[in-house]
Amino acid sequence: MQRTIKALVFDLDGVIVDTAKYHFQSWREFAHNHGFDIPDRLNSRLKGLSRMEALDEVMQFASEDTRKNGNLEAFAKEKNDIYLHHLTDLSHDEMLPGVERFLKEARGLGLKLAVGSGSKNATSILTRLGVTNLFDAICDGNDIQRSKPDPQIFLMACERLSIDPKHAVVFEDAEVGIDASLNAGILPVGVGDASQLPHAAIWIDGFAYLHAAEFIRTLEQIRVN
Ligand code: B16
Ligand code: MG
Repeated sequence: MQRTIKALVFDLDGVIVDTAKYHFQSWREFAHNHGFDIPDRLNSRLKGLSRMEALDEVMQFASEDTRKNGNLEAFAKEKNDIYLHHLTDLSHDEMLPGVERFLKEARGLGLKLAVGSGSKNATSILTRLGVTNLFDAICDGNDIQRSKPDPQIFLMACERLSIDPKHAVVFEDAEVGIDASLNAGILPVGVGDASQLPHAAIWIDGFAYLHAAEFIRTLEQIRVN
């Protein structure tokens, strides 16, 4: 049976804008402030996690003393302050290549568009990029109790769009986000390397060479299980 696609839901960090690198840099600077380092391999593992979950992963590399005596809320705030500092000069230029054109093409086709991001900074980032108006709904880390891979954020996006999840597609750069999409019953498109996102239904390198009408036709051919 062929599917009909009526809505696209986009993750933010690493899909719309190149902020994933700033998250990792900020965690590393936070670690250095407390006398430890984090390995490069942690980068992909932190993607899509909530701030507190990511802190938990980072703290595995801290000294026992820091782990026992640190204040987790204060640590999370410290990392976020570093992250916000990295975002000071964030501009429209840091949107991933082709994504804005792709969004406009999709709107032109009559598709509904939403953001489903675990970040509590998502709304302010979108405002600064000047692209808030392209979306019919924005769901972020402030709206949810359970982070990806729980489906809550993507189900909420579909609800706000009044679209059945079976008519939606999620674009994600994190494996937990791909799993959240599957858990919501939504077709997941992996943005990035297939080996890092093995559960996605299909993969794209980015939006630079992707045209909405053609890609939607491709997605509609993917068999409904
Ligand atoms: P914040 P996404 C996620 O955003 C990031 O991938 C993840 O690395 C980050 O820990 C999380 O947001 C929380 O971000 O500290 O800004 O609330 O990829 O779901 O758009
Ligand atoms: Mg992401």
